Amino acid sequence: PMDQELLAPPAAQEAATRGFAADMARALTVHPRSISPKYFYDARGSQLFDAICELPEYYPTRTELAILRRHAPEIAAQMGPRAEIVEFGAGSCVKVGLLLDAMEQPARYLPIDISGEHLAASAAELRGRYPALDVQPVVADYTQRLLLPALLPGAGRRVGFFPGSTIGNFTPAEALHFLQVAGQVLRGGALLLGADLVKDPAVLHAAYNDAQGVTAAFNLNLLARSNRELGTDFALEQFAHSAFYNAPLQRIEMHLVSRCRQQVTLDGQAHAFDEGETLHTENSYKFTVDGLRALAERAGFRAGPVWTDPQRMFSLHWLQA
Ligand code: AVI
Repeated sequence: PMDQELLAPPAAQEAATRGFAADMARALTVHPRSISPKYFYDARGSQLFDAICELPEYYPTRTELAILRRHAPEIAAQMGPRAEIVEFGAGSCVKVGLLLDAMEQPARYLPIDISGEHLAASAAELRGRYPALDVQPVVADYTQRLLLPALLPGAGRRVGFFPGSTIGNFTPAEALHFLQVAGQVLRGGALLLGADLVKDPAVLHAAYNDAQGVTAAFNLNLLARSNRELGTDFALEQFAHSAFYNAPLQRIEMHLVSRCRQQVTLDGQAHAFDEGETLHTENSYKFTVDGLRALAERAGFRAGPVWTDPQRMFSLHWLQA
């Protein structure tokens, strides 16, 4: 996982493109077709995701921010003095900023992200805002295994931060595995985990079918990215965005639905799509508070306080490692 750091940027880029090519080839070959949602996040996809977070229908970001704002003092009290924050994924600096502002002498901030570029940008922003803070970016794929620097001498707890309900984009097996790996690197500390909650399906549906079509553009960008990077010939206007709540599985599913019979070529190989056939691009699992706590305990955590908003839309969990 640390290889990317050692490779020159063009070589790292090539390796990433090869991984995308292999996964797209597999996605086009298997039935039903599906691909990992991690491929949404090229530069354009990350921009579109930032736009999603501002949409009136997309409640998770603003609700989690409100919970963080309201309960930052209690959360900081759980952390204790001189804690260090390990953030899984270098998100926007706003959320971690709320924590840092409430903490008593934060010792260090370790953002972990697979994209060195994204990391460098958010590290620079945080160093600007907190000149006294030790910021140490780690380029790694935190869904694999993880090596972190040793705790600083005199530091307090190591606290993991995984906001945004990104855990919901993992399969249940991946979520359990992630929590086990996180538990190992946080042993003796804790994990602060954001999880979106099960709710009225109409509210969920609207959040992934916004009126402005930003989520549709985000979904379709996967095909545009594939055309740009892999030379496929997806006809974007021949695929429709589809997102719906699968209640028995407690998840939003996103698909790209073929509007007609057509074929797509990758590396000289043609792949046929029937009308209505889909490429499954994302799951976004929703949790109950008790379900999430049970999952965390299965991974070896001790579930602690939970903070939610008054409408119980979103939850923030303190999980002792
Ligand atoms: C990043 N992740 C938690 C988002 C979600 O809600 O599952 C990604 C997203 N997909 C469509 N809209 C937002």
